[in-house]
Amino acid sequence: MTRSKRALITGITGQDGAYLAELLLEKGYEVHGMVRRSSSERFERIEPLLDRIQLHEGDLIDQLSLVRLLEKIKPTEVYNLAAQSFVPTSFSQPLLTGEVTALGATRMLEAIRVVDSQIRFYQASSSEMFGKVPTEPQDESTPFWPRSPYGVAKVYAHWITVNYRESYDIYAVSGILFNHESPLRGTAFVTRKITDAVARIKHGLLDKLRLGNLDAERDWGFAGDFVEAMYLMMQQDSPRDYVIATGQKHTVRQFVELAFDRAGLDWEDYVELDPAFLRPAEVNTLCGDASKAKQELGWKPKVNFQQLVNMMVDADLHRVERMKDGLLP
Ligand code: NAP
Ligand code: G4F
Repeated sequence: MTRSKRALITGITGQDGAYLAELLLEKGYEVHGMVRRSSSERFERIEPLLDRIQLHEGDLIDQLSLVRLLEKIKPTEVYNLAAQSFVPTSFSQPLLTGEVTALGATRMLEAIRVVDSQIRFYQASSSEMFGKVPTEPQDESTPFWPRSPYGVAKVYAHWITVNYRESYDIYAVSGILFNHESPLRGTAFVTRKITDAVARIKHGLLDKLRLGNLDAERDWGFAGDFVEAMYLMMQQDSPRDYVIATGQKHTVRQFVELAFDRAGLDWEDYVELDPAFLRPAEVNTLCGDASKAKQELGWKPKVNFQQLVNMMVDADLHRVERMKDGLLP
């Protein structure tokens, strides 16, 4: 008899959490999400799903809250997406980043080991672990050289996932995901910062967009495509780690050009360089090789770079227009 599928998603209020919850509901899962206590609710991204998912209070910093959640929900799969995920904040709050992003994964793995070691575990690893890259493109055999406290914390979480798989025979996998974006991306990250600004400028609500390193290169994909890879990694006969990427890299400047162009604006009239957005150590370039995922999982991205930029600009133009018309707060 097959067990009915019950997923617990940490970080369900984030960009990936929202897309993954929607995908797992479509696949027939009972979906549970862990949310941390806040003085105001931050459920905008999962608003359309609220009547089909169950939310529970918990925090990656609090070990017992995780144990209790697993005992209560009895999930068959745990997707650990929660993290302090913003690189600049990891420089100003390195200890918090280590507690949540690194040790948080260990706490969840410990909870699984204690409560039910049959629970499958997905860890949200990151291309930031590659950092100062020795070769291009990066794949599963490329050595890590993280360049931020966030990257270092993700390397720890990655290896503790491998270690629990090898030590305790837990089905624990790590998806090394390159940058993935969407209209649900947080507005501090560069892509959404740009598309949000383009929309505000177009509607006369903003004059200038201040950015840091325009020469940085990233392999940007669509979050909706990338959460499918997470799901696929959890359905295999044996647990393995995979790089998930589009294989195409672009500069921040290229993203800027295309985004302003989509709204009929010339970026050079609006963009200013601001050293405040430069980092103590930069990851200059990232570009992934997802051949293993293609061969073993049958995964490949559906949305290309131009389509991603268009999707994000169009969504922000629509949102800001509704905001201006008083239809949105
Ligand atoms: P995100 O939008 O920043 O979401 C992060 C989530 O973590 C939010 O739900 C946040 O809750 C939650 N969280 C933060 N601290 C927590 C804590 N102490 N306890 C419980 N929950 C906590 O991130 P994302 O873009 O969806 O990314 C999902 C995961 O993939 C993250 O681990 C990220 O580091 C990793 N990743 C992302 C990318 C990418 O390009 N997006 C690439 C590689 C890896 P609040 O809503 O309460 O803040
Ligand atoms: O959009 P970003 O802040 O993303 P970053 O640092 O690549 O990290 C994201 O992707 C990782 C995967 O590789 C995730 F693990 C992580 O959680 C996060 O989702 O910055 C992208 C690039 C950087 O090189 C940055 O220096 O854009 C450059 N940039 C230039 N001006 C800027 C800005 N970044 C931000 N956030 N703001 C700027 O004004």
